[in-house]
Amino acid sequence: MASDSTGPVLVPILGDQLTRTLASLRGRTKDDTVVLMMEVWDEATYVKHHKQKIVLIFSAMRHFAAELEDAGWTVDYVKLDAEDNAGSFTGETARAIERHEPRLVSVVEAGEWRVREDMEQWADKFACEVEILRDDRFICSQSEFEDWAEDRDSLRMEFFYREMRRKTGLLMKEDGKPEGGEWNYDSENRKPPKEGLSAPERPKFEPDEITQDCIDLVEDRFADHFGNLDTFRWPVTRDEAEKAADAFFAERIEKFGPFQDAMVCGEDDLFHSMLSTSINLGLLDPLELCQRAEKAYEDGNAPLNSVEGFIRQLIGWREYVRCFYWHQMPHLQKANALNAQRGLPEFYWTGETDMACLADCIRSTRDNAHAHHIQRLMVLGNFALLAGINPREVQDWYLVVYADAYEWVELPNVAAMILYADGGKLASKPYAASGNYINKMSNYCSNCTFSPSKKTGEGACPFNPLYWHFMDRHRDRLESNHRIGRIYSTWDRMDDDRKKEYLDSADSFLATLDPAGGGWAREE
Ligand code: FAD
Ligand code: DLZ
Ligand code: SF4
Repeated sequence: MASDSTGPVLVPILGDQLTRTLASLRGRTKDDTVVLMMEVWDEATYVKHHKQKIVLIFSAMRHFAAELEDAGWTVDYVKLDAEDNAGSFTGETARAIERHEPRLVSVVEAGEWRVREDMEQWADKFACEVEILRDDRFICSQSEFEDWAEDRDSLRMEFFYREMRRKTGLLMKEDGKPEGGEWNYDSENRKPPKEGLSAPERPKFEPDEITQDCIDLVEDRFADHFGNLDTFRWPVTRDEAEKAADAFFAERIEKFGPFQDAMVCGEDDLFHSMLSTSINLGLLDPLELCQRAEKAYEDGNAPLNSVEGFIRQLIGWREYVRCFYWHQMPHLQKANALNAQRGLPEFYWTGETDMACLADCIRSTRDNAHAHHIQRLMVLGNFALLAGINPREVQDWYLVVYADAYEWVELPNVAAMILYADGGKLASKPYAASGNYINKMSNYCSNCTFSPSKKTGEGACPFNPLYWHFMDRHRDRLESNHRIGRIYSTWDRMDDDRKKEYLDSADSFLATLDPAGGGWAREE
């Protein structure tokens, strides 16, 4: 709606838009702009986020606002406990419009469907002009993705990734061929952990006064949310995030590739970058990180499989899942191709299970609001897939518990990658695995009451019978899949008694699962 106001431009900046070069700030003058930042109840509670996630976002927002003010911007910062806080982005923007009488509200599109839907109503609701700008902090725009996806039967990440390599020129030779002759060195990134594998400790950032205020606020207002706060050590400013990145490039990138899929009990970070929280908040630029990784390779400081692996995660997976999310929404949220209906087991919250792999991943999740990729995929995710847990509960669990979780990145990973709920648009087959995989890639099994080599009955690793139970119950859908179909010849070679032992063993185990009960996941 047009307005006669000669007031300033109001620039709302959301909690995951903490980037100094954000499209809505570029080209604005400081004396003609009011930046609006809002801590709002709706965002803090649409799911009951891990306590560390709320502290991280509030503290990073408060630090970012202070930096903008130091640089001469006018910032209207609304704290959660501010009097009359309306509790929502729309309500707080409306109140700010009354205070500042802007001629224009200029905002960067929200990363999540839920918020973008609300934002699209602003032009009708507010008595001033509203512009919603594209978030150009991503390498691939949605329209580029839609062009790429059009007429394609398969939306595999690998082909998208090659386009992104060409677009950025990362690890590309002048003749248009990939560095080293291959696009993807994933096969060199599956080294099992050697005895005693450990990595240099990542930098930990002690809470300063601002963070401590946020910790006190969260302990007070969100006491019933999941997670441990004593261990909060995330970077909350761009400076701290850069220190974390420096340490990764100096000390861990060399082994990032080979041990990307390794898991070691109590070694929560291994050689992972631990940068996702900072990247997703907007404190670090993923393209700059990829360029640093490429330089590490060119300078002989990191091998190609590590550097290519890191770059693939960022310009491949991260870009791809974001576009996939917008391509598949809103139905991705409700997808349940395998008709999984079981409630999430209570132990996903308590960590109280005899399965050593799950217990360690849940402990790390509770203490750090983080678990690394292969733990999320092949332990926590694999269990949810095999046990047939309802996608809505699994989605909300992942959205709650990880400090880097926003729906645009969480949902494709959960619904499509781990649960195959989209029926195979993202993944060519379900990532289903028995205890053998976890035994090979970790040291968990040596401290477990179950045995990965025991297939059925008492003491057998539950992943073993659950694997066959899953394959058997989804035979109709999976048998024709060329990547998985041959599994059924192994199943068919077993005699009926053996098959029954597997299925009975899985059923007995599933009967012991104690569902967490309702109330914490969102309504369908
Ligand atoms: P590294 O191993 O160092 O990887 C480097 C970077 O690559 C990460 O920081 C991240 O930005 C990017 N990346 C890696 N894998 C993926 C991926 N599959 N999708 C998108 N980006 C990726 N990542 C999130 O940022 N938020 C989430 O909510 C999230 N949910 C996930 C849920 C499941 C079920 C799975 C399997 C993965 C999920 N991931 C998510 C991806 C990945 O697990 C995390 O990005 C990673 O563990 C973060 O730790 P890191 O920074 O040390 O990553
Ligand atoms: C996740 C989150 C939380 C917990 N709280 C806030 C908040 O109070 N204010 C804010 O601006 N952003 C918050 N966020 C991040 C938002 O959920 C995120 O920016 C949008 O949902 C992206 O669409
Ligand atoms: Fe996990 Fe099975 Fe190994 Fe135990 S035996 S740690 S349940 S894979």
